[in-house]
Parts: sequence; structure tokens; C-alpha cells
Amino acid sequence: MRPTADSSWIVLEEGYDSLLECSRAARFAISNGFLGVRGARAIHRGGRWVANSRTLVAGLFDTAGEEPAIPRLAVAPDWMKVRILLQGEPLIHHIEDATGQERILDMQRGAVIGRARLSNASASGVKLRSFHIASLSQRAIGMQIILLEMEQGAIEVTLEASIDAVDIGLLSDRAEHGLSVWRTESSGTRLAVATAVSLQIDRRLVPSTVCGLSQWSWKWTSSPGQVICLARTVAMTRAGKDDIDPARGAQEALESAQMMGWPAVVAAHERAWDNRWACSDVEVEGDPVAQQALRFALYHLNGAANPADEHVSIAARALTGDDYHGHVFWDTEIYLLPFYTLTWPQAARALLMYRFHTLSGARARAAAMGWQGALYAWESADTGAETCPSQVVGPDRKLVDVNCGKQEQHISADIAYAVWQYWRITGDDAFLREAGAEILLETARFWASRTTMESDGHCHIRGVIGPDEYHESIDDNAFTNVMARWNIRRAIETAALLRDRWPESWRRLSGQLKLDEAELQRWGEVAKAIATGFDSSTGLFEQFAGFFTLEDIDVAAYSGRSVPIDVVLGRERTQRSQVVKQADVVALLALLPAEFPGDAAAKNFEYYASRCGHGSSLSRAMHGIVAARLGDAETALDFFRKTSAIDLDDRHAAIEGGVHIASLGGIWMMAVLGFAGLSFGNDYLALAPTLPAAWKSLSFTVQWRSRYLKIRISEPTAIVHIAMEAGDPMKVLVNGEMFTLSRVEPLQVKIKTLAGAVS
Ligand code: IFM
Repeated sequence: MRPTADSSWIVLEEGYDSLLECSRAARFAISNGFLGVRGARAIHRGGRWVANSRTLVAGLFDTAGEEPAIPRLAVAPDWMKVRILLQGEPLIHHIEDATGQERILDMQRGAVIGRARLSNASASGVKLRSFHIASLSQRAIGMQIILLEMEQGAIEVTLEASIDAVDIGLLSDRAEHGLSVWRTESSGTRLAVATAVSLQIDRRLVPSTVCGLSQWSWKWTSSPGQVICLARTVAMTRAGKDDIDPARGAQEALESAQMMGWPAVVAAHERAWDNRWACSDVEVEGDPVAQQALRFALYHLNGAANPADEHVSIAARALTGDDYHGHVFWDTEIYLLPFYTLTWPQAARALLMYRFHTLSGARARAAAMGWQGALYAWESADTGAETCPSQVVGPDRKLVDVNCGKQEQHISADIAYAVWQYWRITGDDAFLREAGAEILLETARFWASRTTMESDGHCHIRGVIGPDEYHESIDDNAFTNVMARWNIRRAIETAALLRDRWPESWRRLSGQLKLDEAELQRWGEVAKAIATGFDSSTGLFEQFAGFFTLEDIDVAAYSGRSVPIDVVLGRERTQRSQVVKQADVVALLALLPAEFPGDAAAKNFEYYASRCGHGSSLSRAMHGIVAARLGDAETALDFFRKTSAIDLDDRHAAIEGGVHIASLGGIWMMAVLGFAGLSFGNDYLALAPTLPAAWKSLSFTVQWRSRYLKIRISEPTAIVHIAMEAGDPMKVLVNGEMFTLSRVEPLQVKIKTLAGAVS
């Protein structure tokens, strides 16, 4: 139960501050992509006072019986509660005990470790140490260990371990001692929870005196220095309405964990984390704050995915909180998939398969809106139907309409983008043939039907919202249109590829989609004619038609504000201005840099970065990537630091509803795609590093078509070192020069300069 000694692997919180508990519950959440357990304290006085404790189970959506029915992640029973009474008085956390309390997120081991001294009003006390995990090696398993050391003797001690399922909103199907099965009212999805609890006093197993359906209780008289160990294992399994009874799976998982014993379960979990870290760690020398931020990001990213489940994806707050109800946005494909594709392709594949399995929902949505092909939901849950609410409470507590569900359609191109990147990076042809191609073709078909050829000879996409959600019902959003064009072109390329390399797959798929040459040709014409808003005389993309005529507000003049800029300016004025909520043209520049010829990249960055209010946690990461690629490492570092602060700094209260997983993905992207300048071509990986002055070196691992590469960029010597741990020789482009890398010989390239190098 001792935490990792190296401080860059831990997040430490000392003392107890009830006002910060909700944020800390998110920050200290543990997750394995199936179970997410918020880091609320287990010790409680009774009742349901710990409002921020939550266990969330991926895919367990329910609609809470409201109209319109919006699926939300249901809350699973809280399996970690413990109540300790000394002489009948419950122990609680006291603010004044601050010095005796610490909680550590041990990111290396994927565990939360606590230490506290708890006492009651008569000053009888215990020393407490706690440890809990959501097993990364057996995703059904959660485990909690509590060690108590009694300070005084002759005290009557009561210890209760319970599972709290009051008001969780699930229907009970079965309840036995240590086993319960629950059902969501709307979808009939079931959740089985099997639990085993044991208590040892001075290493002697003691049977519980009370054994309720979900309660275990012990009573004894203390002796000074007595050591008590409570070990609880929970196994949770989810099953669809028509699947077999999940109870059996939960019981089997529990039995297997019990057979192993908790030290072996913990050891297997730690080995699984070691493996994830070996594949994904990023090391920065010279900047401990950045190092910790990277580890924190990687910890949550590695805990958010489950390669074994193709029917769930990662929500905007992963499994760490209730904000956005567990809904999946473009965050996953644009901000998370780069990390998974390059470090954990199995997880990336499962996430893309979720989009494949929800294609029918996307087709239904396009059809319902009068278009063809597949229009993915802006907010997606279990079926792929649109789950974006049509109204929310605004910052001024008034109801505001939300049009994203109808108009933020770039999501379809974003998913196609992630599919293509995954295939190009992994070379997973089976995925392309069996799932990816269908996504690419159906999203392209949507765009082709969504555009209208008008009298000016251009195809227009009217009435959308781009990533900058301050401006609604706009025409020809550059991000949407250029991504749509790219989507159509990749679909045409995919069709040609299938036809040539896998004619049988092409026959099957084109037959199934009723896709013929004439339609493909039409798509080509649409792609050629799409309006993009690019003006070759200025090198600027106009964010949408008419954007340049809007009021130009000096965003820098509002830099001291404590609320988003649209709150300061008011919604109407913001909409009439060039103030941008988040990276929009800049996001396009980060995703498709080849669309920005000559000095257009620098010009667009300069124009749009100064007009951005960063009203979304997603915004700065895209700016950071682009700034680094443009050679401005210090500006990029500023974006990196501000993004890191979103979830690690207590001044950002919005973390209560869960960590911002997209911005955590963005932290990895800034390091690898920005500072290291990683990109790829048809048959090579490319690096064009630009490190901030404070970073003495940057090291990371990526996978490229079944090869494992370890890359280190060191500033004092300006050397890029690449070692290949497995796989056939491959080409690597470093600062524009091509090299061949093999397993036998690592590559060592001396480059001219790092800081300030323009890629
Ligand atoms: O997907 C984002 C969107 O871009 C901005 N608002 C929050 C969403 C979820 O993170």
C-alpha cells in the first residue's frame, strides 16, 4: 500500500477540504474503461451524505423517465462505503485534522491510496490507510483494502461495510447476500454486482456479526495497536436485455479473484498498468510540472478505454463524472483517437467499431433530416441516436436552446478522419474492409447529399455549427466544408482501393450500399466544387460566409475575466462578433495542415488565435499543436500549461462533473504531434521537433504498423534518437531528411536546431 516514491507519478492531496471534495473525486477517479469509481472518501457517517461518490459502468444508459427521453449513464451501486463507530460514535473526516490526512493518486499503479487519522468527539481514534483499484487486468473487478490501527484499548468498535443502492434509479431484479442484479427501466440493460468482504483482526479472519443483503458488520473490543484489515472485492457485469444472465459472469469473476487472493489481484492489475505505461509513457526532462501533467493525462487516457468492448465509447468526462451524461462527442475521434491509435491500437479499433455498430443510428438520422448516408449523432450514447438535449440552463440560469444536435454535423467527417488515420497508422486492412470502408463511404454519401450546387458554381453547406459553437446556423463553415471534402475524397480513394485490392469485399459492400460508379463520380464533382472560404490573395480561410464582416472585438482586452467571454459580451453580441469559442480554423489547421499552402498556416493561426476566447476545454490543445508546428515552442508551452491546469488546478471548479478527457488527450497530442512534430506519410513516420527551452529532452513510444518505436529528442545535443523494438525496417523522415530504421541499428540524427525550428 506504499505509493510510488517518484513524485512525477503521483498526485498528492493533503488535508481535508469539504469544498474541494467534489473536484477531487473527479481527479482521483479510477477507471478501467468498464468501471469508473470516483475518488470520494469511503468512510462515512451514514445516510447518503457523500453526494459525489459514484461508480459508473460503461454502457449502462437509462432515460430516467423524462420527456424528451435523454439517455444518461445510470449510477451503479456504491460498493465502497465503510462506517466505523467507536463507542457507538461514527468517525468522520474533520477539517481540523488536516495535517494527518493525505490522499494519493498513484498513477503508475492505477490506485488511490489514503492515509488519515480519524477520531470521534471523545477523541478516541484510529489510524487509517486505504487502497482501491478498478482492475485493469480483470475489468469486472473493483477492490478496496482498508487498514486500521487502533490507538486505544478497551473501546467498543463497530465496523460496517455496505453497498449503497438507495435512489440509484435502477430496478432490482434479484437481491441475495453478496449478489444483486439491477435493470435499467428504459433499455432493460442489466447490471450484476457480486461482492465478497472479509475482515482480519491481527491477521485472524473474523466472521461478520451482521450479514444483510448488502451489509457486513463486525463488533469487537479494541486493544492498543490492534491492526484490522478489511478487504472487499466487487465484480460487476453488464448485459443487454436479451443476453444471458449477467449474475453468472459476476459470480465467476468474483470467485476467480477470490481464488487468486487480493495481493495477486493487485499484482496482476499492476502488471497491466506496467504494460500500458511501457507502451504510452512520455518523459520530459527539465519540467517536472509538465511531466506530472503528462502522466496525469496518460493515467486517465489509459483508464478510459476498454479494447474488449466494441459497443461503448469514451464520454466527454470518461467514467469520472456526470457532466454530459456519459455522452460521446467528436472529442473521442479528434482528441483521443490519435493517442490510442499510436499507443494502443486495440483500444482505438474498439472505439471505431462502436461507430460502426452505431452506423444504423447515423443512417436513420440522415434519413430523418432528408439526407442520404450516415449523419452521426452530435451526442451519442448506446444506440447512435441523437441524445443532445434541445435546451440547457445557461450561465445566467436562463434556458437556452441548443442547436448542436441539429447543426453540428462535422462529427461525421471527424469520425471518417479517425477511421482513415487509424487505418493508415496501423495498416489494419481487415478493419478497413469489414468496417472502416463502410463508415467512410456512408459519411461521404451524407456529405454529397448535404451539399447544394448553386448558381455560383460552388457546392454549399448551409445552416451548420462548426467547432466554434458561438455562431449558429452559419453557411460554409471552413472546418466543416474542408473536412467534408476530405471525407468524400478519402471515400473515393477507399472505393478504388477495395476495387483493386479486395474485389470481393468491394462487390459485397458496393452491392450492400447500392453504390455505383455514377454516384462515385458525382461525389468527385461535389468535392471539386465545395466552397471552402479560402482566399488565395490573403491566405486566409473565412471561418464561415460573412465572418469577416462581423464586429472585430479585441479579445485580449478581456483577458482578466473570470467567466467565459460570451457571458461578458452577452450571447447576441458574441454571435454578431468575430469572437471564436474554440479552435475552428485552427483545428482544421491542426488536422489537415496540407490544406494550408505556403504561409497560410502562420497567417490563419495569427488571425484566429487572437480572436479565440477559449470557451471550451478543447480549444487550447489545438492551438498548442499548431504553435509548436509553427516553431513557436514557448507559446505552445503556454497552451500546454493552461490545458494542464484545467483538471489539475483547484481554481477550475468545473472539474466536479468529471475530468476533461479531450483536453487530456490534447496534452498528449501537444507533446507528440506538436513538440515532437510527429506526422506520417504513405509509408513513413515523420518528426520535426521544436522543444521549449525548459525541456531538456522528450521521450515517448509509438506503434507504427506493428512496429514499436522509442523516440527521444534531446535538446542540449539536438539529437533525435529512434529505436525500433519490434518489426521490419521502415522509413523515418526527420526534419525533411529520409532515413531507414531497423531493429539492428537505432537511428541517431543530429538536427540543426530544436527551439524555434519551423516544421
Ligand atoms: O465536444 C465538446 C464541444 O466541442 C464543446 N463543448 C463541450 C463538448 C464536450 O466536450
